[in-house]
Amino acid sequence: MAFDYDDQNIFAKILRGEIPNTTVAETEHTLAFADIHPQAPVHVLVIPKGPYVCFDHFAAEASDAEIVDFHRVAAQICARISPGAGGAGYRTISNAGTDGVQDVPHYHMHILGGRPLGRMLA
Ligand code: IU
Repeated sequence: MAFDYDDQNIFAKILRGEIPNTTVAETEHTLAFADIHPQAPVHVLVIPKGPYVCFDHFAAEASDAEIVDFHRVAAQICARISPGAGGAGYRTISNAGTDGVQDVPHYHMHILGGRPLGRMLA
């Protein structure tokens, strides 16, 4: 597997503190922050702090600790609006590459909620 990580991407700059963000949660391995162009009342991006381009890169090369930490952080955010907590639910999305229309080449999970999101696949 060959991924070429661009350390000048916007999320790398956010992680280095060069660009501000609205942090929702932060741990040793993971940062969650508000999307600057929210598509729903809840629109949070969860990113690993390591240099991974997309989901399969992260899942293949990150440590178990990074992978567990990432998903625990994401789940804690989802849990706030989860059906399991009496909420109306949410959607998680991860875009990859050109067909996936990934704009920022640092792996991120979108968490969307706070309104009916409609069917994703028409
Ligand atoms: P995508 O999955 O790579 O297409 O999503 C990138 C997201 O990053 C998109 O929703 C943007 O609004 C968001 N974003 C951001 O939150 N802060 C930024 O400085 C930039 C993009 I550039």
